[in-house]
Amino acid sequence: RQWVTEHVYEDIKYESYNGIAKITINRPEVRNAFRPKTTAEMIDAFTRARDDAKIGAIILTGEGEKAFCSGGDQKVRGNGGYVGDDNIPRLNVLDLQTLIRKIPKPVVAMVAGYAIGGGHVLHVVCDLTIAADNARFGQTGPRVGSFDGGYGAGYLARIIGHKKAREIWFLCRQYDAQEALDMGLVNTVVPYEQLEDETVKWCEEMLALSPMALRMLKGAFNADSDGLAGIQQLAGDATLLYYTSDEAKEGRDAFKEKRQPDFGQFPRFP
Ligand code: 2NE
Repeated sequence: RQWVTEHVYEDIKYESYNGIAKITINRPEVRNAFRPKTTAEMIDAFTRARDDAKIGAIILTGEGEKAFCSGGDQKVRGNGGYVGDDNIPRLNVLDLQTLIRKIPKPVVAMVAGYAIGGGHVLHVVCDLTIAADNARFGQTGPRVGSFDGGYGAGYLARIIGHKKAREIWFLCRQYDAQEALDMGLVNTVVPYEQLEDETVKWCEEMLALSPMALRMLKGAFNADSDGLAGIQQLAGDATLLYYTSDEAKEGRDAFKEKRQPDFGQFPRFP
């Protein structure tokens, strides 16, 4: 499989293959922990994948077999957030989480090794998770002086239930791939050697389906847990579809032609 480099970054890789984008956190020396630059680059790459009409599915992964992502880089954690060259403490991974939820294309976490802390939350917010048999999952917040009470806790509880989600956060244990599968935290587990093949296969199956149907379904699944922001996304999709209709175009054209619109020609569906 020949992945093509789409854009060159410092902390991540952004490649594509046959309609699939692959975004790889490339800091294996720190188990793919993210600093503000890593997160900013991921936001940029996800935005490019979102805007690219050729891309129908996005894979998020980590370089190497040891880790998907180990969360925020504790060595650059300052007073109020993670600090980069601009000296501003940031929690910009929260913006990345929201973006992954909003992007109207399926996002698949491809997890080998550790998905820990804020790295665990990143796979949680992806639409699907394909895990290698060496994957290990867990939260560490209460041990290292942090927590993610947003998607990291509330949405996790919606996926696996409150008892298990509270256990994960309150005890800070690690769970292997089979345990993650048993609790509905991942979609499937495969041998590490088959991880990318299996993930690409799932993406290719989705690429053969209606992009608009998948878009509407993602928006609908999210609307339940995203409140008014989720309804806004779904309503925006309705506006998008409405804009493609002759009825909406009549309103636009009438304005431009300085005449009264003739909406009587359009059906009122029951
Ligand atoms: C990930 C884990 C379990 C891996 O263990 P192991 O034994 O395989 O590797 P080791 O030796 O711990 O780590 C290898 C190197 O990576 C660095 C380590 O410090 C070490 O480098 P040296 O010290 O030898 O030079 N490394 C690993 N994780 C790092 C990290 N997150 N930041 C900086 N360097 C890291 C084990 O390493 C582990 O438990 N890591 C810490 C996981 C963690 O607590 N993450 C932060 C959670 S808080 C968070 O992510 C967050 C949030 O809660 C809310 C908002 C935003 C972020």
